[in-house]
Amino acid sequence: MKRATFDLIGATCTSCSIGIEHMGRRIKGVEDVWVDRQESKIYMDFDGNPATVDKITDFVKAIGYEAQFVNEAPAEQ
Ligand SMILES: [Cu+2]
Repeated sequence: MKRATFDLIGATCTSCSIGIEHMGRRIKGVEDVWVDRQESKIYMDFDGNPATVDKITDFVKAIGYEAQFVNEAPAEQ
């Protein structure tokens, strides 16, 4: 499993964050996704498939925000 980090642009309130977390977890290949509002980051544990990264960025765009991929690394177990 890998952990990806994204810069989150445009979503600053709690309901945005909850929406991203709740809906993001339903995307195939996503193990977990959570938002750090202080740092404006999205963290995602996923299957390591680049298509899953695209799915999250597309999903965030579809609900009106922007997620810019920063990096990915092996997820801590
Ligand atoms: Cu909001």
